[in-house]
Amino acid sequence: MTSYKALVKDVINKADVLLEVVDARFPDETRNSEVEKEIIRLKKPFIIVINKCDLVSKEKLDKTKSRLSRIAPTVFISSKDRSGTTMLRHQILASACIKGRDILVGTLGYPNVGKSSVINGVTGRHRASTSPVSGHTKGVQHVDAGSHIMFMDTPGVIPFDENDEYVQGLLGIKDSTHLKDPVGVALMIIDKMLAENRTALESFYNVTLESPDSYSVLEQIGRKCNFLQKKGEIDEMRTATKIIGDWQNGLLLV
Ligand SMILES: Nc1nc2c(ncn2[C@@H]2O[C@H](COP(=O)(O)OP(=O)(O)O)[C@@H](O)[C@H]2O)c(=O)[nH]1
Ligand SMILES: [Mg+2]
Repeated sequence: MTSYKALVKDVINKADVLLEVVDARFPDETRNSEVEKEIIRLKKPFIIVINKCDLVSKEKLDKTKSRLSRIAPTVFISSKDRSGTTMLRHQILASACIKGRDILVGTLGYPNVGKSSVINGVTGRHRASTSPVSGHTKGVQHVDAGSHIMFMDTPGVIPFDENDEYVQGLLGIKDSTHLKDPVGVALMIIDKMLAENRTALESFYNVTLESPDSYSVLEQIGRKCNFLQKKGEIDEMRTATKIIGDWQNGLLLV
């Protein structure tokens, strides 16, 4: 198996312009400094593509945009709602500045951020295969988007620290059945929701939160869902599994 570093370098080398696809819910965590450094070293233009915009509030998007657009042109996309794709097509043409031949666009990013979905959004057809199961795209795939734009779709080649199960849970790279500590991941989701969109958390589970402590919140949600064990204690595993599922299925907005 070629190492991910070799694959990333090769794509950066060949591309006229790079897309760094990030998840709108974690714009900072899903940027990769090593990839950005290599792009800058080779003096290639790049565009930060913030995907899954349908999962965050307008306020959060505005803040993200003002921060990231200082680093590179930034485009917001919701592949799900098919918004932002025309803008991205224009930005690719503007950044690449190439006439008379196809523009080769390298698409990089962590697993599951929506690289293949973004490509399909721009081509307007289901050309790059997508999947909720990460690692679905194998090898580099070329996808012709018309008007002289040729995408290179890559598998989720940037691995996280193997130990970072929590990030893998948050990004939907692993579902709750593959996580060693679902309760820990659920508590992280709760913490993120409490910090960024407490109201959405309350209204989704139809609870009025009494405590700022994430474990108490998990208990409250478990009680509301009636996930109880024999002695009347909260079934924390079942509650955590539900919260992770709701988060990974895009039902909780931040
Ligand atoms: N809510 C939402 N989900 C998305 C969006 N884009 C992709 N997804 C979902 O994220 C998962 C991973 O998408 P995929 O394109 O295969 O990601 P890749 O691994 O980076 O190529 C799939 O379940 C998609 O349906 C989006 O804009 N909004
Ligand atoms: Mg893919």
